[in-house]
This record gives sequence, structure tokens and C-alpha cells, in this order.
Amino acid sequence: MTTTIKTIKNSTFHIIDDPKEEFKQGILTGLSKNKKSISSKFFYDDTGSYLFDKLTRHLDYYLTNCEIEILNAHKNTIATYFKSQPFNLIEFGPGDGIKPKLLIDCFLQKNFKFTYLPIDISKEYLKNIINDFNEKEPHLNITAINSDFLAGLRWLTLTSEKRNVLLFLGSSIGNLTPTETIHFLKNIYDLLHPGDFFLLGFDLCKNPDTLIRAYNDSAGITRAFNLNLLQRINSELDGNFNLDKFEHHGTYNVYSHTMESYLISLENQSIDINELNNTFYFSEFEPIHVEFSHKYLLSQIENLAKEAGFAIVEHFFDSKNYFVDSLWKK
Ligand code: AVI
Repeated sequence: MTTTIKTIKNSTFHIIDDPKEEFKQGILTGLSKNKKSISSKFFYDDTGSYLFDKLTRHLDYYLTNCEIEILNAHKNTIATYFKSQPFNLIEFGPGDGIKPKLLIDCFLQKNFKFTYLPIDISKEYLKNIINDFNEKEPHLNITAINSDFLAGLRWLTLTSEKRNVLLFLGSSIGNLTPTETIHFLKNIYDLLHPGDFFLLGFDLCKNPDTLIRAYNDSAGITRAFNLNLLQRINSELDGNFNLDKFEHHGTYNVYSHTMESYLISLENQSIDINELNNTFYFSEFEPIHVEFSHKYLLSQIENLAKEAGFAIVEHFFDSKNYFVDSLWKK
């Protein structure tokens, strides 16, 4: 067993050399707009990550359970595609590691020769995942890559000739805008080698009531997760948001197939953010857009694969057809 953490810095891609500066700029730009917005990438400080992990265990947020069901039911079939040669099992944003562990256990049982390479911008997340796997899977080779997803993938594909199997689970692709999505997929296609695989999670279109429940869960975890953005501004940028004066609102756009999340100001108020040397004015019921979560038709997924250059190998569904893990090949 070997375990390493590599930190990659590479100017070709957007590397976050200074996360605090990026956060400052993001908040300043987003709150200065006519229609205020904050990028959902800022959700994941320690509290945000903790709340998201908690949400994934709540029944209303069906996505995680569906994907766990898919991986459990289809891991042996998925494995048949990778059995022939040693490979790198790369993962973008491994989260709490429960989902990759299902595949990893299966591959280890089959004596596949592979190294697990989680890529994440958070060193803390990577350390946790390494400790967890070292304890539970002492025979697993891990090289954790502390970097932006694309820079990490670029480093890896430049330094290794092995076949790559890239995992991007959990439907995080749905948090990008349509333009960002195709740009991201094309970048991945360019970086992978011919013959490499890409297993990608997508949340499918379904009854809007189910969606609304998932993004307005009965335990209020999503609400706390979204409001934590304001708390993060208070603590990191010396802001004075009163969280009781904003409400979470999750709604489904039936035309774009998108869950949209907003924080809505409950009164006219002005907020000082001292580290930005700025005061922001909110009128009563003014929204801050904080997240898109796109839902997909299978035909849209197939079009995305095609437009990015990938061939579709197989789709793996859960029993309710709520979610799909789609296996693509370069
Ligand atoms: C990380 N991402 C896939 C989640 C989603 O479903 O869009 C983030 C989330 N936002 C609210 N609930 C969960």
C-alpha cells in the first residue's frame, strides 16, 4: 500500500492559488449585480461540507441513495469494462468516499491492478479520505491530488500512460451552467487518452414534487446549507448578515429542467461587508440566486456525450429511474 498527497499548481487551468481572494472577488461581483447571485462553489467550507454530507443521508434528498443503489447493483457489470489492464481510478470530488468505496471493494475483490486517485481542492477532505481508506482498505494504493479537477487530471494524464477510469459522481455536473458544462466535458475529453473511460452521474427529470422535496428537505438541512453561505461571509469577510432576515427558497423551473435555489431578503436592509469595504442594499423580497441543479433527459445526456466527443458505453439506472450513472469512452 502507498499513500501520497500531491499538490498541483499549473497556470494553464484556473488554479485557486488564493481561495480567500477568489471568495472575496466572487462575493463582490455577485452582490454588485442587478440580479444578485453567489456561486454555489462557495457552499463548501467545513460547515457547508458537513451539512451537505448530512443532507445526502436524508431520505428527501433521494439522489445519493439512488446512486448507491446503482453502484451496488451494477458494479460487477461496470467492472467487466476495466478488467483487462492496470488502470488509474481517478475521482473528481470524492466527498465522504462511500460511493467510490463500493467500486473499489469490488475491484479489489477481483484483484484488479489499479491506483485510486481522488482529486479535490480541499486538503482536509483528501486527508479524511486517505485515513478512512487506510483503515478499511489497507491494500489500496492511493495518490490523492490536491488541486483543481482539470489541472489534476492534466498532471495525471501527462505523467501516466496507464488507462484512466474517471469518476464524477453525484450529479455535480448539474451545478454548472449549460455553457460551462460542455466546456468542462470537452476539456476532459481533450485530457483523457483514447480508450479511457468516464463514469458520470446525472440526476434525471422527474415529478417536480419529488424535486421540490429534495431541495426543501423536511429537516431543514438544505435551508441551513444555503444560509451558511451568509454565515461564511460574516466570518470570513467580516459581514453582518442576520440569518433570520433571509429565507431559503428552492423552486423548479419546468422549462429549463432546473432546480433553482435562492436566499430571499425578508425586509429592506443594508449589509456591511467590511473586508470588501462595501455596503449592499437589499429590498424586501429581493432574491440572491445561489444554485442551479440541472435535471436531465436521457437524450440530453447522449447529446452532451456526443458533443464532447465521447462514445456512450452503457447507462446504469436505479430501480425508480431517478438517476443514471452513464459510462462513456474516449
Ligand atoms: C453537489 N450537488 C450535486 C448538490 C445538488 O443536488 O445540486 C448540491 C445541493 N444543493 C442543494 N442540495 C444539494
